[in-house]
Amino acid sequence: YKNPYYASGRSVNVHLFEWKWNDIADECERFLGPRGFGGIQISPPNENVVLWTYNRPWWERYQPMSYVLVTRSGDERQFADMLRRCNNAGVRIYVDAIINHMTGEPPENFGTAGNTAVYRDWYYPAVPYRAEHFNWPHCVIDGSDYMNNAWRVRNCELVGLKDLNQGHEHTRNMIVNFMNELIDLGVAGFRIDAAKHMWPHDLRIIYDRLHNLNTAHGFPANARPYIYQEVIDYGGEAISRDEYTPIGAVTEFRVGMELSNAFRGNNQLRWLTSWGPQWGLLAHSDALTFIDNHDNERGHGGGGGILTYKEPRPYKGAIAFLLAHPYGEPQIMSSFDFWDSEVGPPMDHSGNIISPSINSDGTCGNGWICQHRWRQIYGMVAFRNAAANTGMNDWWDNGSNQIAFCRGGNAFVAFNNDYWDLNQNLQTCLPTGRYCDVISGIKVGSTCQGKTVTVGNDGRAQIQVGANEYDMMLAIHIGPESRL
Ligand code: ARE
Repeated sequence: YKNPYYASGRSVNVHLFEWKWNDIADECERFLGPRGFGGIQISPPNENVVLWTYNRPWWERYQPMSYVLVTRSGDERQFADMLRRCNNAGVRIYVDAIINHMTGEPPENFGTAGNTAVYRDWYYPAVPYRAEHFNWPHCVIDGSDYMNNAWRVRNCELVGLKDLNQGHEHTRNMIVNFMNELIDLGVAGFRIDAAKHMWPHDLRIIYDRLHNLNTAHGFPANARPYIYQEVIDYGGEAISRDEYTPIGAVTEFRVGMELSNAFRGNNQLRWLTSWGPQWGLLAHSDALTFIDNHDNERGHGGGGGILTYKEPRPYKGAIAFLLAHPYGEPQIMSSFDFWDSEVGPPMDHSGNIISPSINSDGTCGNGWICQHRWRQIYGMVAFRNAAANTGMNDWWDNGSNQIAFCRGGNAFVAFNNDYWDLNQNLQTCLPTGRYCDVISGIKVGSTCQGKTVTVGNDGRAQIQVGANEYDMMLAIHIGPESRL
């Protein structure tokens, strides 16, 4: 369950938060496939309650009404078409699976596929679930439970969301059938929402009943779905991330916390020489790593101080480090613009999501941020692909906030988060030649629009990153995007 089964030569998962299936299919063919992205995390594909009361917030999708594949992102036909087109483009799809709970007791009672429920009776006819399929006695998690009561965190309701009992055979069957339908349609794996709130032994039973990935979509025989479980663990709680690593990968929230802290200038970059498990992080193969996610970029889900698109310079620095370093399986966020933590994606008066437009410079419009289309970010995706499975070597630092390292003999990166310029002769580990820095500009034809770096016979080059430059890093590699 810990192999994302990316197509060969690819890496990096991008969360296309609230995108429509048709738009994702287009994005796979016109951008993500050609740029070497490995996969996409999509928003929940199953029916959710419609909440006009709150002007259709993004979080209505975390309140399932049924497992019917109809949402604001599209219907089952569009979903299947996206899978076919993205898998053909070499880009895998991972589903955000909401299997801990159903709805709360919202003021409205219509789902995106038209189904209803009887909330007070825990009755969801379109699944079907009845009261006996939920945890009893009824209780709601208190803030203090996270610290001292693992049982209540798993058996009581998360923010009042009706809490399914994954120990019940019928409940498990409904969940397994839902996930297997998605696997058969071609998905490569799942983010398990609120995994902390389910018992690991129940989850293991569910995972073990999942089908192998669909070979008709290009997966190898006997491939198990990639599973990354959302367990927020900054330390000190009753439930630990380590309870979940025996059954799948886990979201490593400490990565975003530590790198946000460092790239904000609150911890010197030189300490990153030991980045990885020595920082108290999960083992490499257990960790799904990221800077921000859809919760903490807007102050949901605890843990503040995370860098987001709203602070682009340090944010791009942190993401560049995340993608340059071999540790973990990285994911990047692709957001819509927001000014309020509850507001949903760009939509028209009927609640239909408005598609991103693509500007002439390749960035997005219509309220979509599309971090994955930022040059500094997609440039680092190509860097990571060129680095492939090499390790980190030839670390250099100035004893402060200027650092540099190689990835085998394939790639080289330098960062300058000091208030003075970086201007050093450094070992790049690259073959002699000229390289285009993928951060300051792109290569067009055979010319570099950014900085050019000349590597000598000894692998060394003069590296310059001024303190006042637009970006704090420089990255070169042996791939065609950088080699001149
Ligand atoms: C909404 C309303 C609530 C209302 C509820 C039910 O906001 O006021 O009570 O509906 O009617 C998202 C939103 C929620 C939203 C929910 C359902 O964030 O605001 O509730 O959708 O619409 C914990 C969990 C973690 C969870 C975070 C948010 O452990 O799993 O809380 N994250 C996932 C998703 C969210 C989603 C859900 C789960 C629910 O990523 O987007 O909620 O499907 C410490 C602990 C953490 C804890 C954190 C916050 O850090 O360590 O474990 O996270 O505090 O309590």
